[in-house]
Amino acid sequence: MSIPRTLTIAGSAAQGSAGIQADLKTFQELDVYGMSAITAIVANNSTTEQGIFTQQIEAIEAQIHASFEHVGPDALKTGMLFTEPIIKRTSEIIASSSVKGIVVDPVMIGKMGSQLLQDEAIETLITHLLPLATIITPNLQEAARILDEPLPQSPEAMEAAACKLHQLGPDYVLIKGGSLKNHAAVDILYDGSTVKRFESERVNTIHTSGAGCTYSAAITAELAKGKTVEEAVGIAKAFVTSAIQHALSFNRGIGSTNHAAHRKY
Ligand code: PXL
Repeated sequence: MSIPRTLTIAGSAAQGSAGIQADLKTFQELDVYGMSAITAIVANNSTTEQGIFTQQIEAIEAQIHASFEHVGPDALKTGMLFTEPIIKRTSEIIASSSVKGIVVDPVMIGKMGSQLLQDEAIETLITHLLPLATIITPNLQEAARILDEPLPQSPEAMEAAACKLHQLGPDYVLIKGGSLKNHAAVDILYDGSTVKRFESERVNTIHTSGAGCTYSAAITAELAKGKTVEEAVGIAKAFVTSAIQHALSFNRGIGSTNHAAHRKY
């Protein structure tokens, strides 16, 4: 039996909705083999003093090499990388690998407010990692921060931002309009020549933790299957929309996207 293979290089989100947990659940749901390299453990809570534990570079490197040597991913994604040294080493390993689909989710701030990328690491993300990507998947805040510009407030402004982001070197740019005001949830895909819009209804819910991770993981899974980037984004958009429509509330603030929704509803 052969199966498409995927790797996520990202943070562990102990509460289960986002990060590595969202990625592995999504990989499983989409029928690909999932592997993980954990960059940091995010476990914010009101009892312990510390909530974020960065892993050593050697530990991150070892996990990626284990995944490469024992299985070999067809596609990989990066999520929370947190520090400049982690971004540098991860970029070097990706650059010298032969993995075909590289999805870079430039994660910066979690839905629950955790800082997931250090301020001083943004420049390294831009110069070292973005140029290696098959596709980058910023939300509006991340796009604005990378470009050092105001937030795009319309699909037209998102298209202009996508053109500028494309000049930083990725093959494709997907800007996600999930937080656009007074508008459907429209995402802009740009490949350097053509703009495509992917639109879905705006779902009225606060339980969207993990939406971005789930979206980029679904793109990674579909790329591993050999889908084109346009096809992968279309399938992933439908997957994450369903996960948001049927989001899970635990009656304690922001709940989780429902990674199993696509097969249940
Ligand atoms: O949703 C972004 C995200 C990514 N990665 C990790 C997270 C979160 C949000 O909480 O914890 C590890």
